[in-house]
Amino acid sequence: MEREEALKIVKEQLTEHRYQHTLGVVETAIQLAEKYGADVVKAEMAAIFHDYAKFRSKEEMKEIIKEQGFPHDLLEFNGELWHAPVGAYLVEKEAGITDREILDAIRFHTSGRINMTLLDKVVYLADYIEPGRHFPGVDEVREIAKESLDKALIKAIQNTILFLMKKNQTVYPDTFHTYNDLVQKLED
Ligand code: DGI
Ligand code: FE
Ligand code: FE
Repeated sequence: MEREEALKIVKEQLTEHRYQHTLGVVETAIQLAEKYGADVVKAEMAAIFHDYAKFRSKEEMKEIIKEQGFPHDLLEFNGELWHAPVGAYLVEKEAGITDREILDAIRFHTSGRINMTLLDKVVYLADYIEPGRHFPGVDEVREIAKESLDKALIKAIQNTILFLMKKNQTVYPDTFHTYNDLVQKLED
């Protein structure tokens, strides 16, 4: 699928604000893919579609998670996590994207996973540092991203965990698993 067609499909699913965020993620994902040697075309496609399901109702997302046998523990945690696996499912079903690597990068763009691929990392980090993001600590992660994809990712996940904990929110176990996995591999 061409970039323009993909953007048109996604635009219809999103608010203008979320579409502008998506364009920022696309631009950043391309830059990171070029810098760190990921597949630029797949990075672009995954970035375009990463928040495809962001505005689906909680009811629809819940149903899909149950029916498709996605990890049911997701339902016990923050609903913000759901649009990632549901997005991967709907992007395949509705937009006809079949590439596993692209679908996985979408699936794991919020929680991460153990053994993240280069493409997963590029999309995760691009989502965090795209130019439209303005939360505390994002500039530090942008700086680290110039030197190390893994170190930037670790800092981004640390910030997210701390942010959730400060608000007395739960943290999905896969977020911790992703963090631990990246730190352990960095030490090797
Ligand atoms: O969809 P975006 O806003 O672009 O970004 P995202 O897909 O990374 O969603 C992040 C949101 O999910 C953020 O507001 C924090 C929230 N969230 C809730 N619980 C968790 C979580 N994020 C992670 N990584 N882990 C959690 O356990
Ligand atoms: Fe998202
Ligand atoms: Fe996003």
